[in-house]
Amino acid sequence: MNEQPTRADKFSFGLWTVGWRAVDPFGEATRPALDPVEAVRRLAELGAYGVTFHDDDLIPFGADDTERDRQIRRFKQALADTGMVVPMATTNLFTHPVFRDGGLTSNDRSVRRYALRKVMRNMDLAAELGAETYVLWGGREGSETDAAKDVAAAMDRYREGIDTLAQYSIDQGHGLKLALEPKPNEPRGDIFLPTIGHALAFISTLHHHEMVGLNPEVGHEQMAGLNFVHGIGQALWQGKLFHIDLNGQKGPRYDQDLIFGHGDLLSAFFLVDLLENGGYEGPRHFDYKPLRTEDSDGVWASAAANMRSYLLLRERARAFRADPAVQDALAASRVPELSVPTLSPGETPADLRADTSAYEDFDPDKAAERGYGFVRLSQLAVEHALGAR
Ligand SMILES: [Mn+2]
Repeated sequence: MNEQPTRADKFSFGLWTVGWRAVDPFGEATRPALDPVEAVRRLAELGAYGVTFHDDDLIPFGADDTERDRQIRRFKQALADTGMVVPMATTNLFTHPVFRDGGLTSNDRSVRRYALRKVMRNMDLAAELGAETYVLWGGREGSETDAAKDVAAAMDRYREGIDTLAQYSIDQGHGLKLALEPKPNEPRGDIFLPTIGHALAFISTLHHHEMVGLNPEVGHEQMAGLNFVHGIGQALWQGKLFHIDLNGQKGPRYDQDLIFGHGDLLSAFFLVDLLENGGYEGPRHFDYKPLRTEDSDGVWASAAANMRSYLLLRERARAFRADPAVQDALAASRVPELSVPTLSPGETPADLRADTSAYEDFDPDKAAERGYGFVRLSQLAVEHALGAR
């Protein structure tokens, strides 16, 4: 495949991804700091259309107003020079020790008020830069011991925080939608809103539930042993896939943030198939970490690899959908039949109860005889993913 990434592909990267200096719990940095302006230029050259950031990625925590203005001015110039956009921004409520017990759900009320102000300040900048989505990842919202948290109170404060920020977006005319990012653990022992399902249920309780959706990350659901494609399928079905974090993960373990496709490749194939055909039109955003082993050449190779993995999988997914053998297998497996409502138009529960063909004359033993042919279908998918068809 010779296809190169273009702006139309809507690939975006966090400044914290290519800018990760590879500090881990056991080792110091293996790479020098990366200037955000350099990140914008290099990502644009590689074919990305957008860049995203936490407030502290762009403006060092504690910088005075003069330094803050200088950094913002340089960043805006880089965007103007390259044509790169900022589709999303987010807040760092996890690095500074003040957030050791979380931001929006810290037991300390003064920390919660400070956290809200920190988010609001960066929402102003996000709106100024044209962002449409504001992500909230509550990495420190949680606990290590169940003695430490009144969970119902924590949910009350989480809801209060998100509703306050939604109201702020409305009051300021920012037009920002909020997207919650679930994760089961790390850095906290247990994080609140650990999965797509928990977050969807939480959103339904919000005053401004219509402007709050999800930013699910591949690795985060897979850390919990869950099927990411099913999670995304449900988020799309509920109109809540506002943004997405693409990366790779090898099952339940620490958060690996591998290059997209370098974890569960078959799941990545079905994910791309779903994103391309399921009505998602937002950014294809990579939230990964270049391997700690790599120097700066390896960083840019890894950024390019994310986009190439996506394009290759998109090509493979298109070939899968276009293959007459696949269409035949889908029909044989009765996949399209699932879209036919179980009741007929206008049919009532009483009508169903009166339909003897549905029960009294139905032969379950006979219906049980026929297989579904999913092996053939699954193998066709594997062969397309491998480029064998
Ligand atoms: Mn991650």
